[in-house]
Amino acid sequence: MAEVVQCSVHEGVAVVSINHPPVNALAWQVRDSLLTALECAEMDSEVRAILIAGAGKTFPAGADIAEFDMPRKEPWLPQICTQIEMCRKPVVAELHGTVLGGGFELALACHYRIGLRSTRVGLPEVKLGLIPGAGGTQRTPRLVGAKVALDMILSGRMLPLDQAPYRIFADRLVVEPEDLRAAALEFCHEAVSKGPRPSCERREGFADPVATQLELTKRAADEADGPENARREAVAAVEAAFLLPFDAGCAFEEAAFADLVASDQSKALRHAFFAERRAAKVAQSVDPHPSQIKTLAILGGGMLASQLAVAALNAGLAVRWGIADSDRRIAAWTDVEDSLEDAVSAGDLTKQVANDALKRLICGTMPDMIKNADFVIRAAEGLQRSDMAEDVVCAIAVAENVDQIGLRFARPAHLSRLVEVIEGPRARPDQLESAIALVKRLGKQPVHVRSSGETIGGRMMAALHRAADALVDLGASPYDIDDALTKWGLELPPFLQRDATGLRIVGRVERREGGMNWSAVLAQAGRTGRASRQGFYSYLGDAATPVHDDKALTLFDKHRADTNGVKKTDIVPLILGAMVNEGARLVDEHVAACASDIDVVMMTGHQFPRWRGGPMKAAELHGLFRVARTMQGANHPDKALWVPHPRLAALVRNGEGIEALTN
Ligand code: T1G
Repeated sequence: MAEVVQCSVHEGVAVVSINHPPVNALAWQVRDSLLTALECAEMDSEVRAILIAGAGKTFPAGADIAEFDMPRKEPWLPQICTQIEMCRKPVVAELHGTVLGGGFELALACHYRIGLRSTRVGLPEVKLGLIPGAGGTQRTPRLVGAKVALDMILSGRMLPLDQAPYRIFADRLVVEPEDLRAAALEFCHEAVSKGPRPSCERREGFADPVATQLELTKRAADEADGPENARREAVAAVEAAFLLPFDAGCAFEEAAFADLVASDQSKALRHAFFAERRAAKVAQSVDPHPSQIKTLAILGGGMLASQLAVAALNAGLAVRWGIADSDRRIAAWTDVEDSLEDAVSAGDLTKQVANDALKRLICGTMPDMIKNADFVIRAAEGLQRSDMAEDVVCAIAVAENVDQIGLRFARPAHLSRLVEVIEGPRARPDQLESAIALVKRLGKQPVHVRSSGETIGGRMMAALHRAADALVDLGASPYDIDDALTKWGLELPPFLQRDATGLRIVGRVERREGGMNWSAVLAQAGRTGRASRQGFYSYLGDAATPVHDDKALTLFDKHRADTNGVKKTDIVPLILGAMVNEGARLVDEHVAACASDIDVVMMTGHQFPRWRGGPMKAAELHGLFRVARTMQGANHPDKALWVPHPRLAALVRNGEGIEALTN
């Protein structure tokens, strides 16, 4: 394997190049070799300046996230940053690509930075339930002040190095990639006369008085107050940058980082990071490769087709929209125009981007629109197969009989991230790969489902609702169930969700094994949901505020046998247990490839809190043995809910985590 850090000396400049594809993550072997290279360069009398660079597509994009689940191995990144900052010779960072997290902190520890104009920088640790752990919360405020530092750390966004206020992070920018190394070497020679410039001693960020900075951190603390611990810790660490000496601030940061990296929230978010990438993998040989898909033909004139057209235009594709009815074509064009205008009004798009997108849209007859398209999607029920070329994939509005490939978009299709890629019984492997590639090209999250129409999300949400109704059978109040799940982090708990959908519809489609279909019971009693101001809840005032309703509780008591009730503390484990059971069934039936795919579906398409990692990971973090014990205490006729599935029972028996639940 090539050296992960290569060092060569050019006219007195030691070029230390990190070569650890694909993103030069600062894994232990990189850190160890980097420290050795830096120590050697500092002692080498031939060397007057040091240049740190990244080979391939980017300067290091951060620490190696996978390492956080393993015992910590020295040298740790803060040590390397200190070695750089205290180096007696000037150290310059040569930036390109996506300089993120620990990579950005490594660059900040360097005395100078020269970058490609297209470079993006950022501190995305909060997305992993962490804070910058290598001096980022202390050096960044010193360079740009509290406001910008807090925005970077709390948003986790990637930011353009060539635009204010981020421009301050680079002492010089270079336009063309081929000029970067020469410019960096030249800059190094200039730096020899300037000497080292440790950022920990810099105070530009303190242009405003400390009191003003602290006022900003207090305001940020109020905004950061929520379920995610990392956000609170990040504000405290930035505050420390203004109140404590540099080393004490770094010690505060390191202690907070150590707590967060061991937290369930961070474990869940790190699980989400890898789970999404695992679900979205396509073979490099896939044809067409995502990068080759430039023109998409969409057939059908319905709402789904319209949302798909907007999603494709937003992803930068040209769209050839085939609609049979000529009147519908005109209306459809207006739908897209209105949708783009809404995005401009909401500040999601600039007017220019929206206009450019519209220029990439053509509407016409289906046969014409299929010509010259890289990919064709059938986005309407009922179109005859004779209209289509053989290898057309279908974007389906509802789970329907899929014999080749069906794309099930979480709704609305132009805004949601999730697309379940349904592999029907007659699908070819290349069609599946191409469909996943298309979904990635649309900037959405694909998850592979093997079925003739059902979806992972549909089955998991049905399990959640079946369990919720079964808990009411056992004596629990719907209000306690919704309350427990809301406190746990679910944005829209089951009974509020059903009131919003309408209980007549829900009552008709739900199936209950040996328990009550409570939606149907309420609908029959004239309580049909939020629209009628009465459902599981009553809805008061113009805002239709949901309130508990004793009349509904009386209805439940009328229809259920005496029960010994359900402990409130058992509600979440029992809901999770029923969902993990269904997840085990989905994997065992080969509908889902693995447990982490199920979590991706629930996080990206069904509003499960990302900092819980999805129902499967959440159950593991709660403790699968603990969940199984709680399940055994629930005696309900619907055995599929709480009798542990054999695959789940095996995980518990073997003391395994959900990563063992895979095909
Ligand atoms: N660690 C380990 N693997 C990583 C990784 C990382 N930081 N970043 C990417 N990968 C893997 C990824 O799993 C995938 O693997 C492959 O690289 C390509 O990724 C101490 C604590 C850089 C914008 O959060 O945002 O530093 O699936 O598909 O679309 O304070 O990767 O091929 O096997 O996403 O071109 C902070 C996370 C870490 C950056 C490139 N850094 N990465 O996007 O490729 S914590 C991050 C990204 C930290 C310090 C703290 C993106 C990207 P595989 P990809 P991409």
